[in-house]
This record gives sequence, C-alpha cells and structure tokens, in this order.
Amino acid sequence: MPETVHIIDLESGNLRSLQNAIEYLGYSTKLIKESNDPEFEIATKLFLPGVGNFDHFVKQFFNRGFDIPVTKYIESGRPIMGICVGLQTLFKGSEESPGSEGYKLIDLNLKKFDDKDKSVPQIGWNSATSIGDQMIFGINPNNRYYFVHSYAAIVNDSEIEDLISRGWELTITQYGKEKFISSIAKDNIFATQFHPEKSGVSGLKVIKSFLQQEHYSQLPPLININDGSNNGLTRRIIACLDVRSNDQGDLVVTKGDQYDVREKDSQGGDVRNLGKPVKLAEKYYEQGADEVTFLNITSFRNSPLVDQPMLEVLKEAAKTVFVPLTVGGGIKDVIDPDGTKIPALQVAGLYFRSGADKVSIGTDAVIAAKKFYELGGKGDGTSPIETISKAYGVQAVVISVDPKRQYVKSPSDTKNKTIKTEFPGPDGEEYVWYATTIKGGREVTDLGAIELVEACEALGAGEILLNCIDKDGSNSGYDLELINSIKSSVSIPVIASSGAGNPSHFSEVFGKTKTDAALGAGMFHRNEYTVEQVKLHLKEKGFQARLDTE
Ligand code: 1PR
Repeated sequence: MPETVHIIDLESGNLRSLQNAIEYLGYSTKLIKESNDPEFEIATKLFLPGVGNFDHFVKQFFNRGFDIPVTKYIESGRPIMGICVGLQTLFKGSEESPGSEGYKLIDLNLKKFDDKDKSVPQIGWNSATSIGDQMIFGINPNNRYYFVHSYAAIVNDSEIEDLISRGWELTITQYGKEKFISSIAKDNIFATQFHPEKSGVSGLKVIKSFLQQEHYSQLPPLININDGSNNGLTRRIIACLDVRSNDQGDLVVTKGDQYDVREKDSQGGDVRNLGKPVKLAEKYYEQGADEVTFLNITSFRNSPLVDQPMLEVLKEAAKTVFVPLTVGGGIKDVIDPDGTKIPALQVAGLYFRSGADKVSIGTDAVIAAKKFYELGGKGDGTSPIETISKAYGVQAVVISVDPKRQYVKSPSDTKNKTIKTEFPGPDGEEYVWYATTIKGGREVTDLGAIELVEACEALGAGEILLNCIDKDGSNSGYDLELINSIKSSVSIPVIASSGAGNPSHFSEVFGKTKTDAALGAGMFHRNEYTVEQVKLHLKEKGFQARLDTE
C-alpha cells in the first residue's frame, strides 16, 4: 500500500496537479476539507497549498478553524509543506489585504512587486539560491522553478540575517531588483513560494525530497548561473494546442492558416488533424515546454459542460505534464442544454479542478471591455474577468486577443489608437490599428486591441495571450509592431503568438520586443522543430532558457 499524503483543501484553485505530482511519485493522496477531519490525527505528511488572494485564503484558513488542527499538527513535530499562498500564510500579513492577518510565524509583511521596471505578476521560471551551505529539500541553484505571484516576502540583507539568526533556512530569488524569499524551512516546517508541482522534473525532486524528508543535501557546484537578464526569468516558451472535434466527432489538435483549420477542398475539406491533445501535450512537456495551452476553438457552439471531452483532456494531461496548463474557449456564462444557467466562475472552477492553472478568455473579454468603456472606465463586478480573478487571483485569468490589421491613412480615421507601420497597407496607408475579433475571428469588432488589453488589465486580468490573425500559421515570424504596442500599454505579462516558423523567430521576438513569453503551434505540430531546439537556439543567442535535464 502506498503511503498516504494529506492535502488541506481550501478550494483555492488547482489542487489536482499537486495530487497528481504526489501520486506520480508513488504515494496516494487524501484531501482534508474540514478542520475537524479525524485524518489530521493520523496524517504523517501534510501539504498546505494555496493560490490566489491572500485575504481569501487566510479567511478560509482561520474562519473555518484550520489553525487549530494545523497548530496541533505542527507542535507534534510532523512535517508540513506550504506552497505559494501556503508559504505567504506563515507571515504576519500582506499589502494585498491590509487588516488580514496570517499565521504570524514570521514577523514580516508581504509586499507587491514594483511594476515600474518589470511585469507584475511575476510569471515564469526563476532560480532559488540557498543562503546556507547546503541544499534544502533538493532546491538546486542550477535549476529553475515556476513562480506566479504579485506579492512576495521581499527582504533586504538585514532581514535575511535576522531570519537566519532565528533559525530559519532560506532560499532567495531575485526578480528585477527585488530579492524575496522563495523557500523557507525550520524544523518540521517547509514552504515554497514557487509551485514545485508545476516546475517539471526539478519541482518533482523538491516534492520527493520533502516526502522522503531529505532535508539537507550537498550544494552542487554552480554551473548554470542566473545572469539576471530578463529580470531573472528564463525566456518562456509555450506550446499551444488548438483543439476541436473533427467531422468524425473525435477531439483532435488542429491548426489553421489565419484561423482557417480546414484542408483545401481539393484535399477533402476536412478539419486538419495533427494529433491527439494529451499525447502532444506530453511530447512538448518532455521537449521542455515551459507551459502548455489548450484552446477549445469551437467552444462557442457548445457549453463546456457538454464539452466533457475537453475536461477529460485536461484531467489526463495534468497527470503527466508538470508545467502550467492553460485552457481557453467558452469561459463565459453558459446555459446548459437543460436550461440551467452556469456562471463563468463555475465553468472556470470546473477547469481548475481538472488541472488547469489558468483560464483564457477571448470573446467574453471583448464584451466585458466594451461594457467597461460604456460605464465610463469601470466594471460592474459581473464579468468573468472580475469574478474569476477575485476568486482565483489575477494570475489565473489570461486574455486571448485575436486581432486583425486595419489600415488607415491617418490616425484620425479611427477612434482607436493607431501605430505608424513599417508595412503600409494595399493603398499605401501608413497607419494601422488592430481590430479585435470574437468567435474565433469570425466577427470583427470596432474595439482596438490596445483598448481591449487596457480595459482587461483594469478589470483584473493577469496576462495577455496576443495572437494575430494576419500572422497565424504564416511561418513568417511574429508581428513585432503589434507586440511592442500592446506590451507598452499594460504592465501584466504578454505572450507573443502567431507566426513562429523557426527558432530564429523566437530570438527575434525576444530581441526586438519586451514580450514575456513566446508561443508556437504549427512548427511544433508539423515536427519541423522541437521545443528543445528553440531553447538551444535561444541559449546560443545569449538568452536564458530552461532545459529541464540540467
Ligand atoms: O472566444 O473565449 O471562446 O475562446 C476561443 C479561443 O479559441 C480563443 O483563444 C481563440 O484565440 C481561439 N481560436 C478560435 N478559433 C481559432 C482558429 O484558429 N480557428 N485559435 C482559434 C486561435 C491561434 C493560436 C495559434 C497561434 C500560433 N489560434 O492559438 O496557436 O496563432 O500559431 P502558429 O504558431 O502556427 O502561427 P473564446
């Protein structure tokens, strides 16, 4: 019988992935949902994972009485591991929620990252360096771990010294100019700000070290130095799977040219079938993808509750793919076939519980942004962006933008912001704005892409997935003008998408724009290049890239 590991479930996001990671390592898992659960008495390894809002999490923790059994558990000397907000809860409080108190084991407050010189939230792969002369729980300074958070235990040297003098062991991570605690340990308590269950092989090693209580190991020689470029993050490479049913009713990965996913009539006119979603996700994970995104591209036809296969895909993929998973398509209020109204928040919850870390919203984001402007630049609290980010945190809400180039002779020809383009239009037009589209590019709207992202950031979105219909499937490189204009309009991270045809397009987009991540689809699906080849190319060009074999 495998040993059972207990996980406190405060319903704050994707616990499925943590369960999957622990089970993958040969243990079984049990969720503890109530503070009076007798399992507290028999638990031998306990996890306190958390995502999202500090206030939401600590309220759940204290108001539901979890502090009592957890204190008793800790006092008994049994090992506990906190993850993300689970680490933050150990502190006194957070700038995120003034007035809300944490567990107060550490007399420091969490602060928000400064977004003047970098994207906030921090989303990506950073290193974690041990302050002592040993590795704690296998956290290797040569490896990279996945972080996603806006608030952190930002510390100066004297605060670090003070914590050490109080017996805390630490790893420190630097994001831009700010140093923060990326993991902390003392006696039977261990916690990480990063998500080990989402940090590939390196993260699994940390979980395994905790489960086997390998507290210390020898620090290896530093062979993979984080040079601090790109604020300390590696260049994030995302593999994207556009998923839909083909004419036989099977869920397949497809890929369009300018969003047209059907073969030419002369070739039968069927939906292009490039493989099975779970198999491909596993393949890209093994090749070193930093994230995998699934877009349900015909979701507007069905409610996701009808789209059970998509939930199954996610559940299956999350069992073996230990990097962040995003799911998009149909994240909106839906009416089920029996007439029941299901709010977008509940739809998103279904995906989070199946193993998604983020949801991506396309069509509904355009609708919400239009309403935002109609209300004079504010939300009314009801849009999916607002409801989902409030419950699960801004980092869980990605906006998928599907823009199309519109040429004008002069900026005064449109109410939207324009850019002077290097690639004039068919009649020599020198200005361009990008019209947002909905329903997979089928309807073009009068809202510009810049206006869309500005509104979505204000409503509570945490990241932008920036496609470009003109470039999609073209293999001609990313639309750098579009990326630069969107990147300079928001401070949340932006993922460049559409047009990647070879590894040099990735070095080009990272060299010529400030994009936070780059996504590829067709070139990977057609087996022209692997994710690893892209990363090796980036390294050759002097960019930091994560290779999980290190
Ligand atoms: O509107 O919230 O239901 O979401 C629908 C989602 O489905 C949106 O994210 C939208 O972008 C996506 N989508 C809808 N139709 C299509 C289509 O292709 N017919 N795919 C579609 C969007 C674009 C990227 C693609 C990149 C990179 N696909 O996902 O992966 O362009 O491709 P490349 O590297 O091969 O150039 P909602």
